[in-house]
Amino acid sequence: MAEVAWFENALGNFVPPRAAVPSATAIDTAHFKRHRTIFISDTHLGTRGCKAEALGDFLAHNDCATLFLVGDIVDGWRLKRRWYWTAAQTHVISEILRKVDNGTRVIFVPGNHDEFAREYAGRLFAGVEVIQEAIHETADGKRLWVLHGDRFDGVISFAKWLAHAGDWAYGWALRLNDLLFRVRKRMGLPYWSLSAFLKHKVKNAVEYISRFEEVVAEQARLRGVDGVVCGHIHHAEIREIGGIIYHNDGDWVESCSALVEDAHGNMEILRWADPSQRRSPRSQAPLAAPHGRIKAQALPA
Ligand SMILES: [Mn+2]
Repeated sequence: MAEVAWFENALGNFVPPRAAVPSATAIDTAHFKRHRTIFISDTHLGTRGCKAEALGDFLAHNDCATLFLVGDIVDGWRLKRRWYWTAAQTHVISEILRKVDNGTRVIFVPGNHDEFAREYAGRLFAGVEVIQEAIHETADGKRLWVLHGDRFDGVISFAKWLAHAGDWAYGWALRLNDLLFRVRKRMGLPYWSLSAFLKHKVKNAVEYISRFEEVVAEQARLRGVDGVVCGHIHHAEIREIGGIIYHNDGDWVESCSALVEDAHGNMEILRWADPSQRRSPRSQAPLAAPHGRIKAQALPA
């Protein structure tokens, strides 16, 4: 796989959507919401953990000009071992394709669980653009670096001394991490995820999350962007770190969260209630959980 510089993949100017085609699917318009951009990641389609019913419901009730799929959308590792696919997961795919048909620009930035798709960067599949990493420009002109975030796994364990060693050391650590990934792949070993490893080995997950956030923000700062959007650690967040706006869109395994941008460039984390949990009378309430920032608890599988 050829190394592609992040800026070569940078998106051009924002492309307005084509005129929307009326949807064939009946949608509860009272709860329908339009955003400028939606970011989702870590849906892990193909696994039992995927909250496909909630995700399909979210996609049916939220529209956007641009949809970013920020990696670990289809879980290629699990599918290799055992096929797990449901009608709800098929519904997720058809909702994404319906958005493509209605003029939404859909951009897929692969993650480590769907790294097979990285080989196809620059190509178009069923109207979905595959891209290694992207730059998204918000309505208020901020440049956001969009990537899954797994490439920082190997860096985080060194992060403490790297913080003292300086910028060049981060670059070398990243290259080492990429090399380790290629060597393991050649040997037929699965991608080694520090995050998954730490989930089992380290009690202090909070420290791991904050290290990840700091490393990603530092890399964003070195690239001269205003902010970053990533996934991977299954921990939704919006916060400023050293002048960089760090966004994480969470996951659809536990927290059912998405990151959305409105017409003015305001970013917000939405948490979507699982429709299967809405059977009680209390669930007559709005389909969406209250909007606002959330704290997801889970680390990635
Ligand atoms: Mn991941």
